[in-house]
Amino acid sequence: MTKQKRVMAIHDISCIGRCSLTVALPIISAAGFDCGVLPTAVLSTHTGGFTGYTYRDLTSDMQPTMDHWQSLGIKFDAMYSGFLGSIDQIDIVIGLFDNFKEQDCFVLVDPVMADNGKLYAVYTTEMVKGMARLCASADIIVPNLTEAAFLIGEQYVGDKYDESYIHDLLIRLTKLGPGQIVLTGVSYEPGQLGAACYDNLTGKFGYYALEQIDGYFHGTGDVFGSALLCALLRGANLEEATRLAVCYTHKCIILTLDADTERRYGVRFEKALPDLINMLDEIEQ
Ligand code: PXL
Repeated sequence: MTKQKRVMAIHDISCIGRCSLTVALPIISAAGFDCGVLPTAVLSTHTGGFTGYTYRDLTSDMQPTMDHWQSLGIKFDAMYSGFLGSIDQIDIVIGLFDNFKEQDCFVLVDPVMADNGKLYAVYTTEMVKGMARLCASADIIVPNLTEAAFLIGEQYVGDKYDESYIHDLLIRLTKLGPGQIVLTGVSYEPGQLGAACYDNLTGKFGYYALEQIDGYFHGTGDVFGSALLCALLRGANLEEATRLAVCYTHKCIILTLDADTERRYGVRFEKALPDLINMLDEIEQ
């Protein structure tokens, strides 16, 4: 009997506007994994493009939930965190990683907090320090260029950088603790956009980009992180997983453009799931 791998996805539930758990859960499940969830908050919509959203904080449920899992002896093959609402939540998630991390389990942290040079409305500089601590507990982190700059306390460079700046940034991010970094929103040539990666163990850098599609597409960080996680769980190396995540995210954006839907409702990741599954099936075990 083949064992089904189990993932723990720790994100909020934004009821409208596909992102966080409403993206991670279906993608990870469609890829064939048993996806458990630890919801951090319930919002009527996400915070990027809607006003007047409700916010139900679930911090006080998190520790008792984890204690129950521990009493049941539940184990995970991967743990994946995204948007977190407070320092307390960050500390609880660090505790979760400490308690549930075993030899064959990897921790993927998406330090969701900023984009385009700016922190998201609900994030403070205290939270930035907390995210850096959370990254120290991770095996792999997936920041965008803005988050990377905040994590290492540097000025955001916008699009004024070259490959050697990115390589230096990737190495500096490993100093926070994680051995593998995937930096999103990177471009080495005009008209192209993708991601760069670095594995501190092998010293190998990677980069994969596709044709850049102008505009901001909400939730693509969560689509990317979820696809990356699935590829790694299927046994892809970091470069292969980065390439697959870029391809899937790009496909989701193309389908969204075709449908001409309002951007704040997120991308049409559902329609591209068969492509994701085909790409995952091509990974050599
Ligand atoms: O996709 C990142 C994200 C997740 N959850 C909430 C958000 C955002 C980004 O804005 O607002 C609630």
